[in-house]
Amino acid sequence: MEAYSRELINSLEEKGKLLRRDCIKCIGVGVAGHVGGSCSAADLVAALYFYKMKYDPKNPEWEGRDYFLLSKGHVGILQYSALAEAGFFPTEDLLHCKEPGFYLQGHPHLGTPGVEVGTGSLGQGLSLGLGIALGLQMDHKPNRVYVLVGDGEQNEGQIWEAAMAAGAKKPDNLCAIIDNNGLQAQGPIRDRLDSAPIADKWKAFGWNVIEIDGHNMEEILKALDAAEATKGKPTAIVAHTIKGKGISFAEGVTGFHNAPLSKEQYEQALSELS
Ligand SMILES: Cc1ncc(C[n+]2csc(CCOP(=O)(O)OP(=O)(O)O)c2C)c(N)n1
Repeated sequence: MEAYSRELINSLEEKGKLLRRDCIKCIGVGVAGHVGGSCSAADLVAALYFYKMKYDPKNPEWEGRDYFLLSKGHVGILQYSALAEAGFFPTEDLLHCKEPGFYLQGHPHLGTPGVEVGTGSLGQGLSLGLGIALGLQMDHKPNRVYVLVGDGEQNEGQIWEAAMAAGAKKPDNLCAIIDNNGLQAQGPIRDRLDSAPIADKWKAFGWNVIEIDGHNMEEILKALDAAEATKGKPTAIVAHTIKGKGISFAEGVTGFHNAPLSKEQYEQALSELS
């Protein structure tokens, strides 16, 4: 018997596509936006917000909530899309993303409903997540903490400081998800500052490590459930993904890390994701 129903998997796959479409709408035409890293992580974020995490969109500070931290804060549009689709704020607001003075800016900041920490300066989210996880443990709370980290972001020293501290303190309510799309802002990570072998490094720091195809919904759900069932150490899910996933002209193309879309590209992207 399959662990997850086909209906559940299908509906979450649809959510992943919906989040990608929302991201494209956030970006619009002629203004640069993070197409690539949003689309690579969309299935992971869909599984978190629409399968795994506990939250109350009407009461974002509900004390029973799980925490999501977008350490790769440059894809704020992806978190906004998930929050809007989950009911934290109107989906129409996504169309005003990055307008001067509007509450949805390029990087998540405190004050936006559902955003736990400000991020955008790479490397910081895991330390923040570790602090929250340890605090929850000290208070004997069951809440879990999920931190989405980029693979290029592994170049930041602070990631390894947090990884080492978590390996030593062993908060099993902490789950890092590494979006291993192989590209950073200016090219393949292996040609810039190679972070491989990522899984072996996290294992060496004392984490429970699970490697998955980050676009296979069943594997994502299994990994998230296995992370929750793992006691005595934090879990790192190394998710192998494709930058720009779902948009043929952007898949695996460095140029769509942070790119403006022409009107034709905008329409093609929405149609391919429909
Ligand atoms: C401290 C810091 N240095 C540089 C940047 C600029 N920057 C934004 S995204 C990015 C590449 C990140 O690569 P990765 O983590 O692989 O992100 P993804 O490919 O998943 O979008 C860089 C260098 C930044 N935001 N913060």
